[in-house]
Amino acid sequence: IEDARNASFDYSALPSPSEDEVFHEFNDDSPVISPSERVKRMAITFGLSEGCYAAALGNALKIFEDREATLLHIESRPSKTIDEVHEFYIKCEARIHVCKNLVASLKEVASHVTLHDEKIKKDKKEVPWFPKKISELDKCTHLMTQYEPDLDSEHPGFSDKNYRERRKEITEIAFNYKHGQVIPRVEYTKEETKTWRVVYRSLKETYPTHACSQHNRVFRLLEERGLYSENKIPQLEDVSNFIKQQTGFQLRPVAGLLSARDFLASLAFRVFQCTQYIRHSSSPMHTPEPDCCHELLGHVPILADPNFAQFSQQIGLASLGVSDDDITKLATLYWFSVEFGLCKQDGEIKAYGAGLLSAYGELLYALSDEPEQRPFNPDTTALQEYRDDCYQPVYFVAESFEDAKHKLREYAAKLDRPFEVRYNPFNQTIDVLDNK
Ligand code: HBI
Ligand code: NLE
Ligand code: FE
Repeated sequence: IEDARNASFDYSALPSPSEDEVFHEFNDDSPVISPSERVKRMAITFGLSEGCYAAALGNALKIFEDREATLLHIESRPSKTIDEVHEFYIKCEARIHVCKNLVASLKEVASHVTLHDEKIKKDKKEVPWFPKKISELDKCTHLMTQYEPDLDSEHPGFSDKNYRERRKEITEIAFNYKHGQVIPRVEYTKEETKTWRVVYRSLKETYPTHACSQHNRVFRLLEERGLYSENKIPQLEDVSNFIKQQTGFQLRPVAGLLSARDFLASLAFRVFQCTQYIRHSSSPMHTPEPDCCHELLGHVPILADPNFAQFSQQIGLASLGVSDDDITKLATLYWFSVEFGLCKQDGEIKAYGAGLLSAYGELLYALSDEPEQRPFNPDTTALQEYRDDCYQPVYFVAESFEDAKHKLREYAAKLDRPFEVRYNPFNQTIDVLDNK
């Protein structure tokens, strides 16, 4: 019985509005369906004495049957509050003009009757699906279409048929990829390597003065290890193995811009989704969408820093199962930190955002006197509007990664979520703690 009392359904948690409230909407006259045909969905709890509830239940169900109500759901359990009473929870649909009478009749056979407002129940947010184990990232592959070279006439590759064909060839790898596989290598063409060289040279020259120390340290290391040079586009598999050794982050190939929810979810598992194709040769200094220059030169070096890796994973964990509205805010935070963040370092301001560290023009611009710079503060930064097709109008400056991490943790704790999540690194799963 104790088990039954703790049964899964928890209708007692629902607010019970007055009958007037529940029946209120019956008064409006819909011109489409005649009032006698309109149907109301109701959720009702009623109690019956345990002694003879088989017979009483028969009578109660007859009330529904006589009024031609359709039962959608029925559950029972011993009452939590009244001894020797069994409670029934029924969802049904009935024509509007019989609803009041149905409830009145139930009251004659039941020890108590409670109406639950279905609308209130519907307002109770359903938790969106999210991956609980790392292999489920195979399901987090929803692409956004805004910068497809096939679809966007503004795209630098729009009128270049060869470029579009080549993109298709490379993104095929991402479409077929499953977690745990080795990332297939791409044999880059001479022209692609030339684009890489142009981007690489101009940025490498600028990093010593403009990039944060963490980025500079790892960039040097990548060159020393022979993984990075201007003559060859690094392979995702090799680079993934490198950062795995540093912070446990790994790369997986992605075909383009992912939905923010999917993209952030992968960060929770320390997985970074990387594009493998390269930008069009006509715009080496800036592209609105991610490409391998952006991933390899912007993101990768800093993902090898332990504090930054933790910061990234925290945004990911914070995103699991939250509302669309909160996803938008977290995506905005990601945008103004991981993509376009600045930070203080030895009395100077440096860039750590990947969107800056992969775009020569904007990197110079962000650290010039021109744009506005404001302190990174999740509550306000999360509300800042932004565009992804031009330079940012404002950049946010973190005191340090350590500080940004603290602030983000406080922000995440305030998110509206009926559970907590914890990452289990031993089996790469998310533990969901229903203890809130
Ligand atoms: N998808 N492949 C890819 N790379 C990104 O950097 C990326 C994305 N999708 C969404 C996204 N970034 C932004 O919305 C972040 O703010 C989450
Ligand atoms: N604007 C960046 C670049 O040109 O490298 C890419 C930004 C991707 C979000
Ligand atoms: Fe990025």
